[in-house]
Amino acid sequence: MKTLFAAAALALAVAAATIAADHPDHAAAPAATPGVREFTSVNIEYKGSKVWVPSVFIVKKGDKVKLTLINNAPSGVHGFAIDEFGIKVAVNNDEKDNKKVVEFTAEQPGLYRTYCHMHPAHVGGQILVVD
Ligand SMILES: [Cu+2]
Repeated sequence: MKTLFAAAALALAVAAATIAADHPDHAAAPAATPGVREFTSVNIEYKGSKVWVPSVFIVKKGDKVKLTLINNAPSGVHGFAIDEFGIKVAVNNDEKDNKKVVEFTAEQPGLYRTYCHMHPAHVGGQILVVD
């Protein structure tokens, strides 16, 4: 039993190291700073449906939110908007220009819609600000 447990633990450690090596973003993820929440969301497209992934963000009231938006959808420029926080950006999908960073302070608790203001048929998202 001990041997089985040790083997399982070793397999998990190897898998974690492999994942970190294959995904440098994960390995380099900064430690969470109190009051600052950083997310990266990527616009992808499948059979014509575009969605920012992840599309749900949970933060605490008063947090400073830094969202890095990367557009990998082949269909072109896409938007990201949150009306209540005054966010409205267009993100190109050019190989050398497919990233935008937005920052805001989540001042009021609530559930807010995120969406592409350029193509309303997108699958939308939400940001939940908890007290
Ligand atoms: Cu769009």
